This record gives sequence, structure tokens and C-alpha cells, in this order.
Amino acid sequence: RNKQGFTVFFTGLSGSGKSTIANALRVKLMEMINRPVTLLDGDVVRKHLSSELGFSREHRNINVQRIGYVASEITKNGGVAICAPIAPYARMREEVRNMIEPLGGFLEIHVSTPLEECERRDRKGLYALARQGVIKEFTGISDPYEVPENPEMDINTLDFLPDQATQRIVLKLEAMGLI
Ligand code: GGZ
Repeated sequence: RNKQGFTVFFTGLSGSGKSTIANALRVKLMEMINRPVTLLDGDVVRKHLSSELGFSREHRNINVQRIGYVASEITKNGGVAICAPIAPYARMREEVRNMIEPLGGFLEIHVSTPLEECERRDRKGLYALARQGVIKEFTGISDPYEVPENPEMDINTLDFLPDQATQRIVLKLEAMGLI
């Protein structure tokens, strides 16, 4: 294997489509390249790696830092990590980038589906609960999301289907010489 490892780091609101695109990308990469691909999805990580954490700024940052650390180890060892947390704080996203960039490729992708659309879809019913105040500190409703200023890519799911989004990412990875 001669290519360096890399991390694709998705960030965006709950229900923006991060998991869907991350999964489609994982499937696509696994059929394209003969390298291990590890998906670190927000809710899966919270179950297995961050089960004691809540949604305060401090806890979200610890959660995102753990995801970044695992991704950095994978990247260092020549693997491919796909991360899909909300990661609402710019400073922590920057820390993750700084941790991984010296070790391999890093691609930050803002899944920028507007809040109104995420809330309209409300796939898990969480926005309704957040509006009712049943869920506190809900990103976009009662908690901040700091919009990425210089992501490598921006994907609004109003403009792209999952397969189209995946194709754009694959082209970008090829252009960056990572696959
Ligand atoms: C945001 C919440 C919250 C609050 C529970 N705010 O769409 P989901 O359901 O499946 O994914 C969301 C997930 C967010 O966890 P992350 O680890 O990605 O967040 S962070 O990066 O900020 O640590 C959502 C659900 O957990 N969820 N409560 N208050 N999302």
C-alpha cells in the first residue's frame, strides 16, 4: 500500500444527512480501494465510546476529541476514517484537524442542509421534542452550531442526492491524491 491514510470529517446539524452520506461513502470506498474503512458515526460513538457524556459544550468537545483521536490513529496507520458527529464548535474541529493533518489527509465536509429542512424532515422526532423543551441544549434550537468557515467541501442535501454527494467526495479525494 503506497497511499497515505486519511480522515473524512463530516459536521452538521442533527438530521442534516451526515450519517446517510457517510455510509454511502463507506460503501463506495470499500468497493473502490483495498484498504480498511472505519466509520465513526455520532450516535454509534456515543453508545460505545462516550456513553457517560451529555450535550454540554464540555461534553460535546470531549466526545469530538475522542472521535478525532481514534481517527488520528487510523490515519497514522494508513487507514481511512469517516467521522460523522455534529461537532458544533469550530475550535474543537480545528483541534481535530491539527491533530490529523500531520499524519495524513484531512477533509472537512460541512453537511449544510438548512435547519428549517432538518426540522421539516424531523426523521427521529427530536426537533419536536426540542421545541417542546423536552430535550434541552438541542443543536440549532437551544444550543449553538458554529458554521465552518473553510471546509474542504460543502454539501447541502437539498441540492444533492446521497450518491451524487458521494461522487463529489470521491472526485475530491482523487484530486487530493488520497485514493
Ligand atoms: C444534538 C442530540 C441531542 C442534543 C440527543 N443536541 O440526529 P441524531 O440524534 O441521531 O444525532 C444526534 C446525536 C448527536 O450526537 P453527536 O455525538 O453527533 O453530537 S456532538 O458532536 O455535539 O457531540 C441526535 C442526538 O445525538 N441528540 N440529544 N441535545 N443532538
